[in-house]
Amino acid sequence: MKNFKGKNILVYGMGISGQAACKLLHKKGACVSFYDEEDRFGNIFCYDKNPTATKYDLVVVSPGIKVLGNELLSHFARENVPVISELDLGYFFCKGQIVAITGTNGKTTVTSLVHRCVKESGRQSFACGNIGLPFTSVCEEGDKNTVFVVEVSNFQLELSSYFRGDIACVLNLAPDHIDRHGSFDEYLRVKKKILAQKGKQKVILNFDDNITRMLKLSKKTLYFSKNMLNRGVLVKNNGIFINKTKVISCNDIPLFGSKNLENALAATAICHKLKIKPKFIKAGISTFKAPPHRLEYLGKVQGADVFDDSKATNISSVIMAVEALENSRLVLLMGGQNKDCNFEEFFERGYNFEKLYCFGEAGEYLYNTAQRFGYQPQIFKTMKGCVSFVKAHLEEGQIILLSPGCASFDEFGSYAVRGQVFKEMMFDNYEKIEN
Ligand code: UMA
Repeated sequence: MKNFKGKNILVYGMGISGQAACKLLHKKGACVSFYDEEDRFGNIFCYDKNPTATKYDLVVVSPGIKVLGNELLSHFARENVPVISELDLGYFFCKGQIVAITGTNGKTTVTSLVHRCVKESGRQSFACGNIGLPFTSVCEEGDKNTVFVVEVSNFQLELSSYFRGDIACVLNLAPDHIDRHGSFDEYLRVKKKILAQKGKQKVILNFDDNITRMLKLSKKTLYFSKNMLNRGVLVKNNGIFINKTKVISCNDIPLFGSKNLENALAATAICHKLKIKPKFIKAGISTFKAPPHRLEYLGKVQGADVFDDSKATNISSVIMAVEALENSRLVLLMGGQNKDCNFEEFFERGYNFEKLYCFGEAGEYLYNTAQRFGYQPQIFKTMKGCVSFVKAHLEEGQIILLSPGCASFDEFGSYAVRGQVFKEMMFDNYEKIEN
């Protein structure tokens, strides 16, 4: 499916992926129209207000379009119109080597780490996909030696049928986005689509995660683990090893917590499969700067240490943050828009908090659930209200952690804006942004 010349194609969703897909299709000679629920794209391409009235040859769908209960997609299915994802479209035109990285947590960090190591080795690299640069905007760049490190979300995989990585890595799997997929089983089914059922693909899996460990399809699967394995990428004598070769000392990894050690292991395993020499992997990891809002240490305010983990939008990432900081003076701020996650499994773990604050749309649910497990939380309508209160009641020695466990959309446009507002409110020296 590479010849789009003269084909009548609809792009569904006109965010950054939709716009990149439109441009690529236009370049390939297709007759491109788009549909978006919001009529705000002026005269870019042809806006089709009523796409059921036209006979399309193909529909390319953006990741944010929910499939479950979508009448327009049901219409295309009834009419036998082929539907592909934006990743599929990029895949048709990509000549380079594709690394596909998915998992519930850590995708962006691992994508950035691999991208950095590849660049250290002198090869051209693009960090793209869910990380924020649409695959279709760069897929034609470079040559067969170019590496495309693609962060792949389950949203992107849901309607993908062709996209596949030469190397595929699944970092970990835990409940998330249940509101989109309806069940954890369906979420897992979608995530597993990253693993090709046929042909050559190098697969990398986390041995320490009960679900990813079982995904092994061939003997050639490379595992990484924080514990000693006989073979693979592992931690031994406080260092990361590829089998018996030491790559880097754990002291030289400039990232915080055990979750990030897993991320460094995954990146090492991927780079090993890309045949990147250990000295470049070491150089890439040791000079890495963590992306913001991921258990980011912001500094001290009135003697309290402050961490921004706004990217934590599911339970497993909150668990990782709480376990990484393990301290009896932990003050946890959580809330926002729940993605239908069941927080009983978080509170029943019995972590010790000096204070627990709940806020936002999910505030009442979190408050009630926490109380049932013996906590005495406080509730706030908004995160901003919560942070004002926390700032006014800080005590020396406390650890303040924003790890919401929920999406940000009830109060902010994204987790990044939420994290930035938290920084600005806690500190006076952060650059202000428009919100
Ligand atoms: N729209 C509709 N109908 C709908 C939903 C959306 O018409 O039912 C329209 C909106 O009006 C809007 C457009 O679709 O104009 C938005 O498209 P989109 O939601 O696919 O967003 P993009 O701007 O194309 O960004 C997408 C990813 N967004 C989502 O998956 C929601 C970005 O991931 C990704 O960086 C980008 O493609 C480039 O590949 C963001 C994300 O939140 C960061 N990802 C989720 C996550 O990380 O948890 C999965």
